[in-house]
Amino acid sequence: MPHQAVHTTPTVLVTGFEPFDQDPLNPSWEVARALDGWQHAGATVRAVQLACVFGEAIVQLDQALQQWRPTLVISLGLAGGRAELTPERVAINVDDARIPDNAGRQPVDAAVQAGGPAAYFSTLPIKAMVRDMRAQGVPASVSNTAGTFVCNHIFYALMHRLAGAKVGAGGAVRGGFIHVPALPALAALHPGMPSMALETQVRGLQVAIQTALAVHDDVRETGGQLH
Ligand code: PCA
Repeated sequence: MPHQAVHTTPTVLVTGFEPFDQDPLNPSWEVARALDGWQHAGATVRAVQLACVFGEAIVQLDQALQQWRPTLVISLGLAGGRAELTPERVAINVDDARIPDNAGRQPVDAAVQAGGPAAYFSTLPIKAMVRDMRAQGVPASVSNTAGTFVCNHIFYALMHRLAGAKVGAGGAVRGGFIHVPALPALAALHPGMPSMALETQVRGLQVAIQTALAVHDDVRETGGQLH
């Protein structure tokens, strides 16, 4: 038999973005890299950084999916202005950039995936994740929009790939997107911007990963939404 690389333990792929819009850091990458190597319930987290560039980020995501063959994928991005960790409910098939990306691209009303469905729902248990993060003292809410910039772009591309079962076995791989708040050091550059300490964000993500690994059918309850 030909030799094959065998990952002995399941992998949770966590992606974060490089800084954008002239910021010196991106909390989503700081959180992802703090989680790299963290193990829970026999699964190991691998962190991968994505460029904040339309198209290129998808190429990098594809490479990471190929390399790690994860059983669970959580992409992270910064939502400056939000004060909580916000699992996103839905990715839409729209690129509509308010500002240029890091390569100067600024698509307007373009499809992420030509001919793709209008939207995909996250396959993460978003409400159970919010419930559990709150129970552990981490502010969290479900968000109903990931925007139309590079975060929604990668979220849509991820869900399109997972739905097409191009990854893993027969659509068994679950995934989604969580927006994170600014870090205090970043908020200090943007007076008035809410922030959350790195330690709290990392703890929240650990809880979210734990819940995602344990809960396959989301809870149905009210009160989880972002106000
Ligand atoms: N946040 C941006 C793109 C990269 C990031 O971290 C967004 O919300 O689209």
